[in-house]
Amino acid sequence: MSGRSKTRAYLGLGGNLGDPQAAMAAALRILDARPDLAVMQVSSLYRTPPWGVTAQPDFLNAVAEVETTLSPRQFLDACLDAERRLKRVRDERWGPRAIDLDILTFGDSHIDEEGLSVPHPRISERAFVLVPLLEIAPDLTIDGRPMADTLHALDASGIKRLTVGPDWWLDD
Ligand code: A4P
Ligand code: MG
Repeated sequence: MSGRSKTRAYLGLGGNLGDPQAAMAAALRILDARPDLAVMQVSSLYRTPPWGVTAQPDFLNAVAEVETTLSPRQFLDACLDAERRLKRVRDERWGPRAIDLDILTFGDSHIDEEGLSVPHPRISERAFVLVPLLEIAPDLTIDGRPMADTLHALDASGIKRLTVGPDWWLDD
């Protein structure tokens, strides 16, 4: 990576249709193959009860730490492009999906633009984000608030870590 300085960002991955593990793994490999982005750490995979629209299948969720020389908008475009390549069909808000990539944080940036809100506005309500995020970044704070404290206020009882190692997203 060269040019613009590197930023550490956290990416949330989820899906509950088809083979979400394969789609999430493919998304991480697509992103990691870029010269301007490197996947540094990936959490375990978690099976999580649906949040929002609850009458839908359980999700698989994970979080990845990346380093990138992209701007936040370019990173979003890279994520949307990866989703498109994995043929995601957009329909119901909070409804079933094969793959969903959410930029959770981007350095210390605060962005509130059309189509891009960072930190992701609903992190603090979502144990399915915070459990994998804290696995790889246990001391993470957002705006001075330890995310471990935020998670303590949430119900994480339905979230189950699957028995796959951190390399679940890599090719054999
Ligand atoms: N967008 C704005 N900010 C961001 C950001 N920080 N990262 C825009 C990514 N995208 C961002 O996204 C719509 C648009 O949001 C994008 O085109 C981008 O311009 P979307 O993913 O189609 O919208 P959505 O997913 O329907 O809505 P939302 O609020 O993003 O939902 P989430 O947060 O993606 O939640 N339950 C469990 N257990 N696990 C899940 O993973 N996911 C959802 C969807 C609901 N329930 C879930 C899970
Ligand atoms: Mg989303």
